[in-house]
Amino acid sequence: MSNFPSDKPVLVTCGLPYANGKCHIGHLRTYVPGDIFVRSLKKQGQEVTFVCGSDAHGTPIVVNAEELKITPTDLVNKYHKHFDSIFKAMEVEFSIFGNTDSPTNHSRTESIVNALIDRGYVYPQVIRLAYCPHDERFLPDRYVEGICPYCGKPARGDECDQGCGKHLEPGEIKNAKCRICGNPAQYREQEHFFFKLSSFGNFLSDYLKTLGGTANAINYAKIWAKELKDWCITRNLEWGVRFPGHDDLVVYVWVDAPIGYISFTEEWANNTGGDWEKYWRGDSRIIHFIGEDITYHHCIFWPAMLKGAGYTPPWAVVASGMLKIDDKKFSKSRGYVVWVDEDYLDHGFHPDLLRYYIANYTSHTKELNFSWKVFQDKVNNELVGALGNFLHRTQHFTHKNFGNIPDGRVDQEILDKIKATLETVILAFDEYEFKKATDAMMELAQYGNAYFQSFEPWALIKKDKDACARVLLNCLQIGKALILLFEPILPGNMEKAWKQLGLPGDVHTARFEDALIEIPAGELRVPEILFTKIEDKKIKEMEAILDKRTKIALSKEKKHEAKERKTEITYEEFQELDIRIGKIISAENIKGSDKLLKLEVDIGEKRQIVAGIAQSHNASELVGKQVVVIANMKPAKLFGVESRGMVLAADVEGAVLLMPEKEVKEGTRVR
Ligand code: B3M
Ligand code: ZN
Repeated sequence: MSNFPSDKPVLVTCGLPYANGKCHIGHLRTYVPGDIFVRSLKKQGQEVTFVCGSDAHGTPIVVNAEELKITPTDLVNKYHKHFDSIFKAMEVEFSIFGNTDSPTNHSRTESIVNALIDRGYVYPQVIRLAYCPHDERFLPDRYVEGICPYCGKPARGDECDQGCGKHLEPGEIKNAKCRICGNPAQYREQEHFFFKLSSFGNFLSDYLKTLGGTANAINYAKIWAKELKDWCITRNLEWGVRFPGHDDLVVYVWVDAPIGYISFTEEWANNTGGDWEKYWRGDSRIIHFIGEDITYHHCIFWPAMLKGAGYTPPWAVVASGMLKIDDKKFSKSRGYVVWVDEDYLDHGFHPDLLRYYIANYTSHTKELNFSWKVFQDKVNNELVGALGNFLHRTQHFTHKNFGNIPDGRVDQEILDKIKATLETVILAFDEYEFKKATDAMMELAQYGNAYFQSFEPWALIKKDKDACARVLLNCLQIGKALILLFEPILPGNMEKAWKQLGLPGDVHTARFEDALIEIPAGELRVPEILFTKIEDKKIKEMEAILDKRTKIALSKEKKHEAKERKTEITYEEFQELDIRIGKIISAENIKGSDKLLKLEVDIGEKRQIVAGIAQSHNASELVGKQVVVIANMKPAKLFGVESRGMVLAADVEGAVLLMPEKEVKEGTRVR
């Protein structure tokens, strides 16, 4: 028996993308299966609301906006639009795509936090927090970098993202440095507010026994539920949802982000005349699709928060495994990334192809590897070779020889085969086994191909036209079933196929069970080809793009490492430097450069030196000043001007020149 349709209101959500960067295939690993699942529910006659939206808050967005010199609002709006349009292009059809900075979310968050405060689940505590004396500010989350106290790997902010993956509470990070100025952080005491997660141990261990979804999420959650630490839920930031009664604090992003799920349901209800409370306050089925890395937030923190504030906790949490690119760990900084717009859609690839890859490459909970070669194989062998070929050859042959769908009854054997496939598919969807579901669909296409082949209709038509018509009718029935089954995976192409077959109504609202309704006799059109082979040349082009990106990233990384590396040198090596005191005799700007000055410096002999200090120093004020010069630099030409030596300065914004403590003779050696 399938779990659906259910009398209870069903709400499906997808983890909210941070509005802080472009959409890549890693994102789609959650959204595409979420959309496939929603479509499969509709095909079972289930009414379902599907919500998602941008996660607008958190320090990475503030840091990024500061770097780009724009407001967080502008940054968020830009990426909000980006994600919205990518989802539409990928045929991921949310009922609403909201934004956690909306007024609804501010007020819903405030109301939930107040409920938690009223019920005694929030308490103040003075804690030691990273503080930057140079920038005179506290350093919440991403503003601090240091070492993970659990595994010793470099960590940033609230997460050990390069090591053990643990959530880090404020003040936990070791060797904290300020991310803005790089100076070591100090620790200062300040009052913050904590959510009493530790008092939800019993609730959670019972709740997790009934929580549905995928084992990768629930099994971990069961272990974590045994040792719960209270969560600091306030941060020293401007950007975010104000913590009630404290103008200098906002709530931690992981408080208002999941509350977005509720707010978006509210906004959707306001737009459509629906009821949001039946989902969030009633007996409902809330199903969260998330990435595996945010299981803790969704299976521990979020249900406790909902329970504490008097809302309905999720019915199921479905966690997708992580993504690899060419068997390498997905990494934007290393270039192992495939952007959905510039690397996929902009090249004219149909969204259905990638949707199929994501659904069918491996089980939803396992690691998914994306490679262009495998993509090509799957498209060419499965979508073109099996499914497309079957739909096309049966329809084409029937059209050519009969002109229409033959009259008659479909064989029971064929209906039984379709029914068995249908059951397998629905059961697989129930278990969030998208690979199993699509494998069963593809198996039906193979069955169809074998069936067609075995009757040799091209020969049969000459011997027994009626028998041939029956075979073709059976094939067309299988075709109809395939179109309905594949609609959740390949919505664009199956819509086309449905129309080509002359079937009535809308394939998106038709039901799986319609696959058993016999196809009526009727006119048949010449079928268009749905899927075409991807040529080797195209794949080479795509691989070259990825290759170039990883190479550029690698060379950047090497440069960065070389810059960071400070190898020890001997006194002899140091002595190879000819460092001398010099006096600036003349200075002038270099035409065409706003950074460089041409200096004449007396270092016991006259030297022409080009220095990158024009933005911090006026040429005229420099004349007569003594500076420190490396005299044996290899001569270089800058803006066509020869430079023989280097003037030393402290490497800060607006260079600060090094000068001798008192005047010495020009040419004096420095040791
Ligand atoms: N914005 C993205 C992530 O950590 C984060 C999800 C929020 S879901 C409420 O994957
Ligand atoms: Zn760690």
